[in-house]
Amino acid sequence: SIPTGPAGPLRFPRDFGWGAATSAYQIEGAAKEDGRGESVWDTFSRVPGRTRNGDTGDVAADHYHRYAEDLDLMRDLGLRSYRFSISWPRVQPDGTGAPNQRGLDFYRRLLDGLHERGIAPMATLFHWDLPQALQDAGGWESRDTAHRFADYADAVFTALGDRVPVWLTINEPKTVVQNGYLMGHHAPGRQDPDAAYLVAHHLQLAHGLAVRALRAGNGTGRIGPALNLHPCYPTDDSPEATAAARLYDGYENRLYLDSLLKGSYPQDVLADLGPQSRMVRGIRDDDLAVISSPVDLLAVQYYTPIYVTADGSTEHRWPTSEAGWQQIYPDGMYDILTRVTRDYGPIPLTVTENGLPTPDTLTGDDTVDDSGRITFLRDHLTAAHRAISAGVPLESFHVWSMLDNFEWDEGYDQRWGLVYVDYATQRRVLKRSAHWYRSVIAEGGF
Ligand code: GBH
Repeated sequence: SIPTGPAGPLRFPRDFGWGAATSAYQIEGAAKEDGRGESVWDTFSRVPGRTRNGDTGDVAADHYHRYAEDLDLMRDLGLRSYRFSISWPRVQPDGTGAPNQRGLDFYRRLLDGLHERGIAPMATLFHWDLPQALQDAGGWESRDTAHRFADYADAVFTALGDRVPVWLTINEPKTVVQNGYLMGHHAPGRQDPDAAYLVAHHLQLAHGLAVRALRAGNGTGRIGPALNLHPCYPTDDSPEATAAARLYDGYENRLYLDSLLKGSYPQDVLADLGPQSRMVRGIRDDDLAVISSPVDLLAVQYYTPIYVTADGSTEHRWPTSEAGWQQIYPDGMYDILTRVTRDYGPIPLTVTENGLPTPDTLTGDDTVDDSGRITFLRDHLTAAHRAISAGVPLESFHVWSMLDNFEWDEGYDQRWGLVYVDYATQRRVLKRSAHWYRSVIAEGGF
C-alpha cells in the first residue's frame, strides 16, 4: 500500500461526484399522505419492543414537506450528487397495478429541484420499504415478489426515466437477508435461515429483472446494484481461521458479487447451505443469467470490517462507534475497493454509503461539534483516494447521511447526518462536519 502522510494535500479527480445519501422511510415521514400505502416498516415499527423508544417513520425528518429546504442545504454544501430512494408504497400502495400519480409527483418535484440546483440524482428503487400487501402475499420468500418489483421498476422508469441518470436497484440485499430473516431485528422480523437465503436469491432475481426492464423499456440512464461489503479478515494465520474467514466472506460478499458479476453463486456457500436448502432448490435454469444481466456500475457501501476466528465466530479489533457493530477501520475502504476491482474487473464504482453515528448535541450558539465525523470521513476518503491512485475506477462518494434520520430498529437515538435535525421543531442545523465537507468539495480534497 502507498503511504500517505498526514501532510496532504489530497486532490480528487476534478469531476468527482461528491455526494450524500438518504432513504425514503428514514427521512420522508408523511406516512399517510397522497395515497401512500403501508410498508413492512410501518407494521414492524408498531410492534412493541421492535424499535428503540417505539419510534416509527411516521414523521421522521418530515422531508416530504421540507424537501425544498433540504435541497437548498444540499446546494449550500455544494453537493454534486444526491442519492435518495423511491418509496414503493407511494408509487404502488398495494405493490401492484396502476401507479399512484400523487406519489410519483413528489419524486418529480424532488428531481426538478435537484436539476435546478445542478445536483445529479441517484435513485434507489428499493430501500427496504416493501408494500405490506406484498408481504402478506409471501414477501421476498415468494418468487412472485421479484416480478412485482420489476413491474414497479418499469412504472418508475416510465414516469421518471427522463430525469434520472443513475438507478440503483436494491439497497443491501444482505441486510434484508441477515437482519430481516436471520436475526429478525429488521422487518419482517423473522429468524429462519432456510427462508433467509431463498430471500437472498429472490432479491438477486428482482435486481436482474429490473435491469432487464430498464434495457427493454423507455428508461434511460445507468443502473447497478447497491451492496454493503465487509472485508473479512482471519484473526490469525492458521489454516482454520483462514478457511473460516473465507467462508464468512462467501456469505458476506461473494454470494452477491459472484452472482451479479460472474453469473454463478459461490460453490463453498452453496455446499454449506446444502442441496436441500430452500435457496438451492429455488434456483431455476435461467436465473443466474437474469441476475448477471450486465450492469453499468456497482455501488459499494462500507462501514466496518469483520474479524473471523478459527471456530467461525467474530471478534472486534478496533474501536467501535456509537453503533456497537461498527469498528472504525479506514483501511477496510481501500481493501474492499481494490478487491472488487481485482476480482471482478474494472467496473465503474461509486461509494453510496459511508459514515458513523456520533453523540451530537445542539449547543446554545447553534453549533454541533461532531469532530469524530470529520476524522472518520477524512480517514475513509483518504483510503478511497489511495484506491483511486491504485487504479480503482471510483466515480463518487456519498456520505451516509445527508440528514439525521430514523435509524431503523435504533430509532432516532443514533444521529448519522451531516445536518442535525431538531425533531421537536424539525429545524435543520449544519454540523461542523457539514461545514468541513463543503470546503472539501470546494477544494476538491483536503
Ligand atoms: C446501512 O446499513 C443502510 O443502508 C442505511 O439505511 C442505514 O441507515 C445505515 O447503513 C446506517 O446503519 O445489530 O449487529 O445485527 C448498514 C448495514 C446492517 C449495519 C445491519 C447494521 C446491524 C448489525 N447495517 N447491521 S447487528
